[in-house]
Amino acid sequence: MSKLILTQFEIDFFEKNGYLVINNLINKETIEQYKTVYNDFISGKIDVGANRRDLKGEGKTQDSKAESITQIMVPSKHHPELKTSVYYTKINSIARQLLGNDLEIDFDMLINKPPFSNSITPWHQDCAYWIDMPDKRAISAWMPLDKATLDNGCMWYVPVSHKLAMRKHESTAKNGALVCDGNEVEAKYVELEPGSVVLHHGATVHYSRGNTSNTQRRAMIVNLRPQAMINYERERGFDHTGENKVRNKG
Ligand SMILES: O=C(O)CCC(=O)C(=O)O
Repeated sequence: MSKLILTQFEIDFFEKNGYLVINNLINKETIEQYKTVYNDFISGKIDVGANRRDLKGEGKTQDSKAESITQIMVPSKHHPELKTSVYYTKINSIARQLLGNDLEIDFDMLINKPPFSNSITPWHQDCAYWIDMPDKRAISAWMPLDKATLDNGCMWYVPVSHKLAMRKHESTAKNGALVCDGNEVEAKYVELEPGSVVLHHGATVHYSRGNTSNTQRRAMIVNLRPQAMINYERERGFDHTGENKVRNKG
């Protein structure tokens, strides 16, 4: 597997804007293999118990037809081969080039927006969901298995927001989602081919529209932070499974 070396332009772009696109990171054949595993999660063939949630609804659900935004937490716990797969290893190397050699994978998740589910992911900063940590370095990698477009819910980012004061978040009813101010005028959208990746800093304000198309919008997400901060979380009982943390988004 070839190691991807970032250019100085890419490193500077991420540092300045709080997000970065890397095109064609994972090849088509591997994407097809990921789709098979992903579909086994969505169909319930791989049972994840309480690690499956509808982010729009009221928690755990077994009925994929009723879900608006399906979230599977820590899929690599249920299918360990993912941990050593090419997406995870490449992302770990890229994250280290962006934020330091001590970055390790903290947790992973799958977020699927089914056809016509039309539920937005509200504006938020990931760090609003996490315990306060002395070292704030954190990266999330988001890779679609389907072409991500405006119509099916591609990601939107507010450039430079990771460098400003954290926005005030409020908890919406029922599902515990945290929401901050944000709008499309201040943001940039990122349409992606399957196998291309967008990375964002843990403090970057982001959101996605609902899926109004007739296809799924399957995304694989890997979150990384310094190993010392992963230890810090675990010592305090947080492992992002949703069972032992305040919020369930990740
Ligand atoms: O997949 C989505 O629509 C939202 C993902 C997200 O908010 C995240 O990865 O932090």
